[in-house]
Amino acid sequence: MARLSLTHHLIRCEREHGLDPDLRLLLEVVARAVKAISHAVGKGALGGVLGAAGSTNVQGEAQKKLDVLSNEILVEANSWGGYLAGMASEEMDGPVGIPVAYPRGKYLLLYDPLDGSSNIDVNVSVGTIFSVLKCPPGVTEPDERSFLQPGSQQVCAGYAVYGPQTLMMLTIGHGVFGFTLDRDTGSFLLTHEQVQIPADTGEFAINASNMRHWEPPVKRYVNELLAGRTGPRGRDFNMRWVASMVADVHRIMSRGGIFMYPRDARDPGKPGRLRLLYEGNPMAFLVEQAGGAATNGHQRILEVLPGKLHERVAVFLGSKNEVDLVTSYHRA
Ligand code: AFP
Repeated sequence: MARLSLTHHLIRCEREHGLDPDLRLLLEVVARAVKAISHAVGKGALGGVLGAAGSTNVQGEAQKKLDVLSNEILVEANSWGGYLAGMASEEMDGPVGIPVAYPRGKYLLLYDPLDGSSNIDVNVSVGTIFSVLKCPPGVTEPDERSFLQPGSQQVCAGYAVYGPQTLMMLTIGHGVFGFTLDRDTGSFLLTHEQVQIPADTGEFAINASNMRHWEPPVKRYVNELLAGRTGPRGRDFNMRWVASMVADVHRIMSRGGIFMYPRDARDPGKPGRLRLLYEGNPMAFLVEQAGGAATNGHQRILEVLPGKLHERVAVFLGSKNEVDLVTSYHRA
């Protein structure tokens, strides 16, 4: 039986879940932009897109050429469709308005255009992460404050992973669905329905080189995992760390696991490395929709009230029983 295309699935969502046609258009445009990014990423050195761009972003990080290109692709693709009131990107200091030539819509799009940039030049999977909020009523020129909504307000979230396959995972609040790019036809075809993350796991993901900087609850939890069957958990665990959040999260969506990027003592002023609005929130929405859990160690990520656009957050997400356990250690 032929697989459903992304378009057919979204039309089905319109009929069964009342998906707003403007949101369907947004998702189709983002999917087309993802194809363009996938094409550029796939060219690598042959496309002259590897290496540094020679600029830095608002995070003070050196930008890769593909960071800049991916951002440009998403800004251009989403400017003219009439469904957005504004956009915000990891790669841009403040919100980007809609050009006066085009009508405004009711949604706000937030994204990390190319997550995992440090992996681009070594041919390791990278990705795009995006989140959709409603623009506050009556706001036609959204400023930063319009974007500062808790993740529970998201109407849609997704990511694309540029790996052996180019694959998009999406949620509009009725479960998580995955679409694999058919390079022969250029269509995204439905390959994952109602994704479910196992509640238990034997696999954890953390950058263990930072262990000496972690807070005690994280040290306790990870040391118990490392103790294996001779320790309090009574079983061995495996570790993975891709250093592309999208790749690590996609593995967890596919077979379970726990992903952790805790705050650490290197910079006590920073609550973590990952950004709340366009990394933590969309991934938390997807993970919870797949039956997993996502906290900052103390509360659901989706309940965190943002104070600024590029705010960072500690992240513990994935298999519910493990996230609940490490979160409980923060209360001990
Ligand atoms: P880059 O986009 O700068 O490579 O950062 C990727 C990321 O935000 C996230 O995707 C990874 O999980 C995390 O950083 C890796 O951080 P470390 O390099 O400290 O392990």
